[in-house]
Amino acid sequence: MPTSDSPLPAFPMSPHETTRFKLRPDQLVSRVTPTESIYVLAHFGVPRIEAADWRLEVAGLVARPLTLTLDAIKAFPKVEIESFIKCAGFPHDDTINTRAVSNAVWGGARLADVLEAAGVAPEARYLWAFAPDHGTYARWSAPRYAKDLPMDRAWAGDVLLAYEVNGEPLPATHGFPLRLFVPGFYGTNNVKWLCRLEAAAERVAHVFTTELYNDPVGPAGEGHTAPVWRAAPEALIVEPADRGEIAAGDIDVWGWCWGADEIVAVDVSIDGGQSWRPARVTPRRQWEWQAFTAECTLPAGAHKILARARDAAGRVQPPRAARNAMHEIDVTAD
Ligand SMILES: Nc1nc2c(c(=O)[nH]1)N[C@H]1C(S)=C(S)[C@@H](COP(=O)(O)O)O[C@H]1N2
Ligand SMILES: [Mo]
Repeated sequence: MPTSDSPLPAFPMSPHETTRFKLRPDQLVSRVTPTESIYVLAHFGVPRIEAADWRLEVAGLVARPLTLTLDAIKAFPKVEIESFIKCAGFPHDDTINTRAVSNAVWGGARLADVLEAAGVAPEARYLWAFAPDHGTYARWSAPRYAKDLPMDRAWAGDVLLAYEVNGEPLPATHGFPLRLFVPGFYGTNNVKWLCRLEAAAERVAHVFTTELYNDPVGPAGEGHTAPVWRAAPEALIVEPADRGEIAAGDIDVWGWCWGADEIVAVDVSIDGGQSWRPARVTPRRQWEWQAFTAECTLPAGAHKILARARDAAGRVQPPRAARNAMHEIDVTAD
């Protein structure tokens, strides 16, 4: 499998270690997550980049290789898209749901406009994306961050070269000066501190493309895997809070739901999954998470509350052992 050997510029990293931050589900009360509350995941740490020292290179199977300054990218028409972003969880373990998720307004140039300007060749099937962060994550080390995405997704008008979030320049932790934003794809694909795009006929070999972040699919034992690209359907309970004590009686169980395909139904259970009732679900306009609400009556005692989402393609959340395993909370009513 091919790799890109082109060097990337070096930037100082601070911190230079795996960096994570996330709110608890019951803290995610606003539809648009304030920028300082957006979850952070940086495998190797955070590169500190000055815009003046930075360029985006567009290379590979293109008629016109480009080197773009931030101002050159800002000269393309600006698009804003409200979208969820959900961390897939652990690169090597598809049985854990880490529930790191946010919803924000991402602003930037259309990736398709830049691909058009570069004249991407028809034989290009993947778009490689590279960033200069490097170092160690768990038991893996790499000299850079890399992802790839299928060219047909890259050409859609809703994939962004984002330089803003919630109307402000990206903070360093979220990818300043530029990140790829692929709505509907898991967080890992949204390459922060983007420095180089390369159009190619094959996937790029990297610990985070072809080694990790590939999940088993299809019949067990046949060894098929699929890249962690499209986000599976999911619902997150905001209220009531896990391990909370609440008054017995009528309550609204509510939260957020999202997926690569629109969520068409959410069911809520207050008896640990024995019985389910349908929640009301708001429709999706762009890629933002959708709200669900179910009116429930809680008798006094201990309750296990669950929510399960179903998307427009008919996929339903599994109860456990999945990147999108159902959210389950325990409350005591008195
Ligand atoms: N260059 C680079 N981009 C990256 C990462 C990274 O470690 N390096 N982490 C990815 C992962 S796993 C996730 S979930 C999202 C998190 O984006 P956020 O920190 O802005 O929420 O960024 C993705 N982009
Ligand atoms: Mo992630």
